[in-house]
Amino acid sequence: MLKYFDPRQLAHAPLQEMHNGGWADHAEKPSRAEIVLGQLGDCAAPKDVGRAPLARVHTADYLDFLENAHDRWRDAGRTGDAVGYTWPVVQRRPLKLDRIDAQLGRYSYDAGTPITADTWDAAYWGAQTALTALQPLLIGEARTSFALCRPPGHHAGADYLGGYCYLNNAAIAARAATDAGHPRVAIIDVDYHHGNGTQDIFWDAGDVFFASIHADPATDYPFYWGHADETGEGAGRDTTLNLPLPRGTRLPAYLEALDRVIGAVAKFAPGLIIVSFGADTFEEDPISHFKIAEADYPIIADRIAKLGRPTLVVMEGGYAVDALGRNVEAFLSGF
Ligand code: OKP
Ligand code: ZN
Repeated sequence: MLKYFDPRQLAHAPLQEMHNGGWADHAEKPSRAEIVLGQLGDCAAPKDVGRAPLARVHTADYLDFLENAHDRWRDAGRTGDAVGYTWPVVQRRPLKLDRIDAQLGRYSYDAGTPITADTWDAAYWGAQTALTALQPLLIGEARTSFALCRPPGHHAGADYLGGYCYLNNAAIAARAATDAGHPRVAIIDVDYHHGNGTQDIFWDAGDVFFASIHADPATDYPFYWGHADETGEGAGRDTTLNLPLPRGTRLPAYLEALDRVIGAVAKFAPGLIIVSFGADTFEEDPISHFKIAEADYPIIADRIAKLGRPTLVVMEGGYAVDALGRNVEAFLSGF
């Protein structure tokens, strides 16, 4: 399996996140990538293909905001990480406000996703990592490829950050694949949390199928997305599939849902598959509540592999750091 990583992703190290009413150590640590690297061995470096493929998914004003937010935070006299504290109420009218605090609210939806001095660079090289990992699949030189992306991406929308995510690596790769001539691409999101950003980005797109198995948003983050009745609109009608599962879910129930996803994806007949892989379904994950074991990951991956399409695996979550390297290797071994 081809593997890609860029060490500039390690510089992003947010200190704290708002958790149950107080500030807690941030769960999305640089050591997550280091432990995976230690397990997988050498990964190839990405090329730099610039900002254009990012701008196919994210709005220009959001990219400008993300690139400059921390400088503007410092210009406002602040130290440490930039985090918003006020958000526009749903359906509040759009206002062009320049104040950094107003913009932090405008371009985010939670208080768990601080912007550090190194966030833009780390997220940028994460996106380049996904784009470079996609390339051999596009030219038929490989069947599977792994992008060790960090910070993760699937909660980031066209014009918002959240859920530890800033640039949507899987979505950027999916759009690059359709731009390269694939008429249909499927994203299978098997992170514990619903990939709300990816869903929003392709909500009304008919050429990218988004299927997700995740913790029921009635009980789990991100609450406002990922319910089973969300199926897409317009040209994207019925190209979104959400299968929420209860806390405590183990492999047998998980595989039932996965078989439904696989049936729907096979029917969509994509030329290429992108897997948003989070190892936070793991039984010992500190912030999640499924009961998937290390030995289950090859079984899950094998079913996806049996779809028989070129497949890009993009790293999303997974917070049991000590076990993360083994869990990623177990998943990849299923291909
Ligand atoms: C990112 B990914 C308060 C709870 C906020 C955010 C979870 C983001 C998960 N600390 N939790 O999907 O693994
Ligand atoms: Zn997650």
